[in-house]
Amino acid sequence: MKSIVFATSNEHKIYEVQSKFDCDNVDIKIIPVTQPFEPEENGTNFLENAYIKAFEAAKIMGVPAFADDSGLCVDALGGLPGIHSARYAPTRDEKITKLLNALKDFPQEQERKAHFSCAISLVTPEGEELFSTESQCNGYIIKELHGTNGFGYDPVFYVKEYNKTFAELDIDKKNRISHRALALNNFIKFIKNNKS
Ligand code: ITT
Repeated sequence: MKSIVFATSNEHKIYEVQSKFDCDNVDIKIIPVTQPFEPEENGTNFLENAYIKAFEAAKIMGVPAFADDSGLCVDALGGLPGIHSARYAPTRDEKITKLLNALKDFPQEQERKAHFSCAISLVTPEGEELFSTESQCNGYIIKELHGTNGFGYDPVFYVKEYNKTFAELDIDKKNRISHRALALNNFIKFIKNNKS
């Protein structure tokens, strides 16, 4: 089985991406970065940050690496937390509390529209970007937490397709419609067309 370096410290992302590869018959095992890995994510958008992480990991590992930079963009908050989603507050619970407080003056469903974005970048140790893509998944932010699956903002991100939050979906369902799944569909096409 082939392998590919995934530039992330987020175990939930590793689980979702490996599940997606397995489910789509992509015969590739994900390898984490094997050394301390804290790239400075100082890009101005998801694609730039994905490139920064992937390049850093590729330099450390000496082979091409891919990264996922993702986040939640809420219309009523001008797109925040956006690229700051991971740093919006210290813990998962504090992030969600801060988000719900920020939306307290926006009670109606149509005022609480949001989307998740996911950018994927595959970069060589020399810094050449071999592939990049970005995808979104639309939903809205509900007022209470529902579900225990997934991670991050999943318990308050509600999707119409299933009338459920991401945290109420099992991995197979999230991996059909999520921002990460849609970006991975593009990445998987690239991998299948460039088998060597
Ligand atoms: P790496 O940079 O090491 O990959 P990270 O968690 O810091 O891990 P990001 O910088 O891309 O990743 O930040 C993404 C944040 O956006 C993540 O920590 C969550 O808070 C949120 N997020 C992204 N995708 C999500 C998803 O599918 N469900 C819930 N929250 C998500």
